[in-house]
Amino acid sequence: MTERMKQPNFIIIYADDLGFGDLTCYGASELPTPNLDQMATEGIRYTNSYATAATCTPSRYSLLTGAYPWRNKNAKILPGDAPMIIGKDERTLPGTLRTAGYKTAVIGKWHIGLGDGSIDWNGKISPCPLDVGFDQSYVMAATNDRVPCVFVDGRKVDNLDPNDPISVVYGGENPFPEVSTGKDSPDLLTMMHSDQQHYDTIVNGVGRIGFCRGGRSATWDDQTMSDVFLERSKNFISENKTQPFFLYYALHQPHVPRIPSPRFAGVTGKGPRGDVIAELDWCVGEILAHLKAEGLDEDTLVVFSSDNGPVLDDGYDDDACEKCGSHKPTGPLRGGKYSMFDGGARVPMIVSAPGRVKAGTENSALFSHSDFLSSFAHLAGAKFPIQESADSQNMAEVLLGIDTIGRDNLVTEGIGSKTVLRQGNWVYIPPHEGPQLFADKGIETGNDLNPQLYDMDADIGQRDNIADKNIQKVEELDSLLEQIHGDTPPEGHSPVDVCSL
Ligand code: NG6
Ligand code: CA
Repeated sequence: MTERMKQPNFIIIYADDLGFGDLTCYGASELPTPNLDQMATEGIRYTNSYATAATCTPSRYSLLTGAYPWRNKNAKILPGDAPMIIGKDERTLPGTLRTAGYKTAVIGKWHIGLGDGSIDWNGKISPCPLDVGFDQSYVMAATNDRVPCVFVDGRKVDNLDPNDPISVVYGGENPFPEVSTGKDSPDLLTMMHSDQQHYDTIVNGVGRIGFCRGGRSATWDDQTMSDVFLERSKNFISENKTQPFFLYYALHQPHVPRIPSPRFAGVTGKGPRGDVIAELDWCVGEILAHLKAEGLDEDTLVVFSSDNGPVLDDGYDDDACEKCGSHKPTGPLRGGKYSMFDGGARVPMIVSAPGRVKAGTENSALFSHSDFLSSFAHLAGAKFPIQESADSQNMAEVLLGIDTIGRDNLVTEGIGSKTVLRQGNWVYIPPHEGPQLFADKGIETGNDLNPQLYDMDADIGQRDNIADKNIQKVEELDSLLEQIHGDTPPEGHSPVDVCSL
């Protein structure tokens, strides 16, 4: 058993679409990330940490509930007006920690849905993060390329003028003749041009997905978004020094549209994608320095990771492909965001816990982001169900660097809930119909009518499908995946016994 720490504070800093190869400490040679490199030098750098999905909503759903996303049919990339997909009675990471005396906050990107299906952006928003375990919430509803482009503070849109109410509509033709769209007025796309999926309402010179009008005083400024989330995060930390806290600091970088603060524009020579990664890296440094200044660094376990793998062209003309040069956002991995290959869900993960973990170590344990719930609950001494087959496993010893093996297996998914099994050094991708390439993004999907089996120790780039030579292994992994699919959902989704750790 892990030696119980005094209840540590927890911070998860979660990047949006950052790849396994995007940081210098993960092999990038052209994109300086000094703060994350320093964090790795003082902490633990993981090489087999997986988000549960290659896209955002399902991945974040698992982070917060500990359940695999394909168990919930609504856990798919959500529009900005989608209802919340976590039930009020569902077990959550913040809710579990709150029962153990923690103050909890989410600041940044939400993308798990808000409201009950008929959301009133001008009234009280319910349910919202405050209903699933967070004491404080300051979020963008979905993504920075989706309307509404406002921050939701608790249950209310921040800074909203009641005389300028917000309306939001997804799909169809523009219902608001008074607002400009990228489709009809491309000359008004003054910040950057975009494709036909990102040319609805223009906000701040950028075409977005979805139509909206009103809420002018509440509209965010893309260039200061990073500072807004950072300041709020620092304040939450300072205000909660006297009892344990959990902060889910959900960065919006490097998701599209990539618009850094002017302080970072042009600093990397890699275009906006490089610059927002530099900005993200700086934010991490600011949080770590703030913890130190507050005397909290040794009481706080900070995890940095990403919700899914990287993409260069995700719909905006921001030169990401042209300026990338020889930088490889996925590092040695195949695929990328949306993909069933490892580039989709295998992500950087760094843990800082000064004085509690051996500095500068690398850990190759198999870890799933669904494990934060069970692991943090254990470290906090929270009540948590013991259930062998639960999707969330207690990997506290992995997070402390004591265990370098981790899980026996884990499941990830590409877009469309297409599941993949990793067991030990094996990755098994079942047969799937569909294109082998997202041509506009240059990302291999993993679709193949034949089963695929890769030995990740020998072939990290998944170039050599050895399914034909290992028919028995394929059968074994296929039935294991089927069995996991058939497992009883974890606690919070169906009744199980609860015990105190
Ligand atoms: C896709 C968007 C993409 C991005 C993604 C969500 C299109 C063609 N593309 O549907 O731009 O917003 O959704 O990204 O609409 S995620 O990181 O939040 O999953
Ligand atoms: Ca994402």
